[in-house]
Amino acid sequence: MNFSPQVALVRNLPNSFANCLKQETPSEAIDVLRAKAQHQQYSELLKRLGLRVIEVAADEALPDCCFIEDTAVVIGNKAAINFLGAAERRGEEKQVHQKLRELKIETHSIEAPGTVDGGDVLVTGQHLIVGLSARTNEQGARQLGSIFSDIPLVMVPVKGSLHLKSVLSAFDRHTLLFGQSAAARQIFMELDKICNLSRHYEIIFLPDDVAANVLSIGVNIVIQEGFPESEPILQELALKRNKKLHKITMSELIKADGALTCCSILI
Ligand code: CIR
Repeated sequence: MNFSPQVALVRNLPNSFANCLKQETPSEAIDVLRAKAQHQQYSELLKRLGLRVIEVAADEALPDCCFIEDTAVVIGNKAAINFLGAAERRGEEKQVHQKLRELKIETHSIEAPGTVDGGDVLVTGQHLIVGLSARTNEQGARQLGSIFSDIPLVMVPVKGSLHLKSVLSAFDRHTLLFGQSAAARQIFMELDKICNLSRHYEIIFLPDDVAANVLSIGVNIVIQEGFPESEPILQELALKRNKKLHKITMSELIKADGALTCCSILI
């Protein structure tokens, strides 16, 4: 992850968003208009935080296309263009690839049978942590490891959550946030075994998995509104680290298993 990004790629929601992939049918149907408004507020917040926001046009044939994070992993001036794990989502990467080329980013493609979703990739500054999930496989992770060979690759099984970052993220270079579900705890234990995680980072556990996915942009941390048990912990951490918290509501995107990081590629 780039902790001081200059540019954010975002992709607008199509009208077909209600047909996106979902782990479970939400108890209340997705309100596409509200989802669009929440996504718009997300883009506006990124602009206010000083990022140049580049919008990729929505594609009606790709209901999940707003979850742009999954399509590419960008570190510095290099990008991996992903071969997405869900067949329904393949093709989303094309427009993103084009935009990255225009930005003069060096691109490398993940090739089948390797699959990678960006939501399974956490770049901490010290490690390239790749979750092996229903979407990302070992071949994909190893290809990613050779594209970014200067960062130590750590692979970890992800069970019981869609993506690695559905339950964790980096607050800053030295601090990782984890949810407290069984899936999150299992990932923590595996990572701690593999790379001595708690020696490298301060680990903060939050009661809500969704709240453990934050956007870290320089001195700013963007968090999800509506998680009253997790929020005070994040507030205290922000105070300790001299960070400024910004709350945003993404309830309609959560219904589609989206988190905060999934709606942008930070460069
Ligand atoms: C999917 O199932 O692929 C989408 N509905 C959600 C993807 C969320 N992506 C992410 O958190 N990186």
